[in-house]
Amino acid sequence: MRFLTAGESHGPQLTAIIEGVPSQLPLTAEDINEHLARRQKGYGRGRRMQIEKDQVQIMSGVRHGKTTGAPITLVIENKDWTHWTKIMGAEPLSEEEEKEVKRKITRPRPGHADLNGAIKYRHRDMRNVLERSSARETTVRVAVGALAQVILKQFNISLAGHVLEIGDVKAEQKPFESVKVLKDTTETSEVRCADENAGEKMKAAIDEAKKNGDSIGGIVEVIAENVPIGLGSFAHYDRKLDGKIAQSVLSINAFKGVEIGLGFEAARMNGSLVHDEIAYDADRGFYRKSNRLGGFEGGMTNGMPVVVHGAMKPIPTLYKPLQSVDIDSKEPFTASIERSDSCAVPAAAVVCEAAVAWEIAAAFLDKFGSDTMADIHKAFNDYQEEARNF
Ligand code: EPS
Repeated sequence: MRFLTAGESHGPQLTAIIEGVPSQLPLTAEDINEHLARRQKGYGRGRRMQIEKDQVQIMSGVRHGKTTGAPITLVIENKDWTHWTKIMGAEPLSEEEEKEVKRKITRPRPGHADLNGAIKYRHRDMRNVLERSSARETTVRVAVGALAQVILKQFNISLAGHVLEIGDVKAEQKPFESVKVLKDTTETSEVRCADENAGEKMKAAIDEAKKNGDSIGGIVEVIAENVPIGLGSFAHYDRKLDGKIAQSVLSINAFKGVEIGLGFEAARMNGSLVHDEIAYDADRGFYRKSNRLGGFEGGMTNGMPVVVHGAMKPIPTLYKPLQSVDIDSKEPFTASIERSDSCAVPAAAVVCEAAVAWEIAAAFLDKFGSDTMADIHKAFNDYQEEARNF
């Protein structure tokens, strides 16, 4: 399974084409819209989120509620496009019109793709960079991840993305029970946090950053349960599923770090305290007594919940000006903006969930086949039976 996305932040739409989705999978727009709505919520978002009401249109590959095996096209309209038709239109502009559209961007914002992208693609108007590098693209990645979750749900695999830290406020973590229990608390929290007390402090930290014209980052966690043993492979570097997940998570806008299980903490501990002891139960088969390695050994899932952490830097679009240099005049200036989110960590938890879901679903189909659901169910059930009796 593979996908491509296209679309600019203020262009007419975002598009994804997903190839390799098995046939006979029940799929509706509602399955995807639910996740799009989750991404739009969260304390700390800016005014753009009041304009957008993200809804997917399924334009190909699904007929009468079921996938056909053909490529699936997902489209999400940008409602804000109506304000940008001249600035973002595909047709060439007359000289007159060009003068009228005086929104050429020559002032790179520190922390964004603006300057590097402009130099790389030789754009004197950095709108050509920032429109595509915008985190608006995460909308369509969530749509793709939602489709992945529909596949996984057929095999009882489910995921939850939630917030562990915002700024210097840390949630107190309880032992993981189930995705359902976790979601029951996190999905009703404005900061998508399981610890209500910490959640209030996180909101205060976001308010404080906003008051100061600043932004604030955080750490999210994604947990996937009921993942079978053996997704990914030890056999080659580019088949290691933890490696693929790390790439996918780090590719989310503003993400600067990723951990699996204990992650960096494992490096500070002795091996006897890090590795998960193996146990056996006739009903369950082999399992681990703990899950410090976050469900991975040797680049493969080990049947324990997959636990991924992602670190998001504070959004670089700041009301508090930072020093930069105009690419035309070469004069220094202090960057100023019209609107921004002060914190998008609660939304980023949903994006990270989508990224992890995609990688797990793709690895799942690699292992169990990808033509039609009935064949995949058969291969999966046979394998699970063998694994249990191993
Ligand atoms: C973004 C800047 C803001 C955010 C946007 C990501 O948009 P605008 O420039 O239109 O104010 O609102 O996020 C989204 C639109 C979204 O759907 O998450 C950026 O520069 O990355």
